[in-house]
Amino acid sequence: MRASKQNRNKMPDSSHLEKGNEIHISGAEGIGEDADISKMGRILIDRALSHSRGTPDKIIITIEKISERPTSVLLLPVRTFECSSTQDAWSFIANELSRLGVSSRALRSALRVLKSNKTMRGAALISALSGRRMEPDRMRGVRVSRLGIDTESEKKLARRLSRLHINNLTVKEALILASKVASCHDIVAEVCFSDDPDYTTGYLASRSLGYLRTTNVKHQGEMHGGRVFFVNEKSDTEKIIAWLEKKTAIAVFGHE
Ligand code: WAQ
Ligand code: MG
Repeated sequence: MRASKQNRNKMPDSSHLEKGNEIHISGAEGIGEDADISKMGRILIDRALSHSRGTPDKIIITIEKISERPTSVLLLPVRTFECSSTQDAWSFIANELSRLGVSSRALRSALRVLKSNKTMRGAALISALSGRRMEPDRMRGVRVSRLGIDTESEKKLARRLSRLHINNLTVKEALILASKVASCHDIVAEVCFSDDPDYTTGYLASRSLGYLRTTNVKHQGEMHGGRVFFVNEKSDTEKIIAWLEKKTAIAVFGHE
């Protein structure tokens, strides 16, 4: 599902493009059984209509049959790092990223995306070394899709998250998405700031760090947010995008 509204304050550089005039409100994706299609559709419409970013004037729902066998991806372990200010949060994130080999150019490029009020619908692909944007459509970004969790793992996850008092849809969906993203070997790390004005916890994720929630990445009421995936310099961007957008992934717990 994706929901958007037209920008009434036209931007001079993009007013001739209807697409450039759209403000992203919300989006969501999932995998379900045939019998649940109507129910899932209703839930998505309700979500689109009751979002803290505003009321959409367009909601698009795409439903596709999945025929391929899903690939299992490991759920990342969850931790929370408490930060006392937005400056604190960014220096923590930047420090962890540089230890993973993300250059300061790439960090600057990421911050531009995460702090932009022109929120993208998808994620930016940023070269971890040069900081160059790699995705073909820089306004839309890359939308991670076709992802879910198996029933047993979902129950176990609910128990784990309940113990941490974070058993909610926002965390669950973000964790599943981050687990699919981290399973891609050419992606070094991900950073996410929610674009919801009332959600100030973001996260940093990678195979080695796990899913590292970071509090106070932005102030209450701020509308910016986004996602960035740092990719290896010489990776095949088309292949990465095909995995993220088109391949079916089901998150599972590994042997522990
Ligand atoms: N694929 C790629 N990018 C996406 C997707 C997707 N499926 N969904 C959202 N984005 C991008 C898009 O640019 C949004 O503006 C941005 O991410 C933020 O999306 O554990 O709510 O749905 O407590 O607002 C983090 C949870 C919440 C932290 C993330 O993101 C925690 C969240 P939102
Ligand atoms: Mg949002």
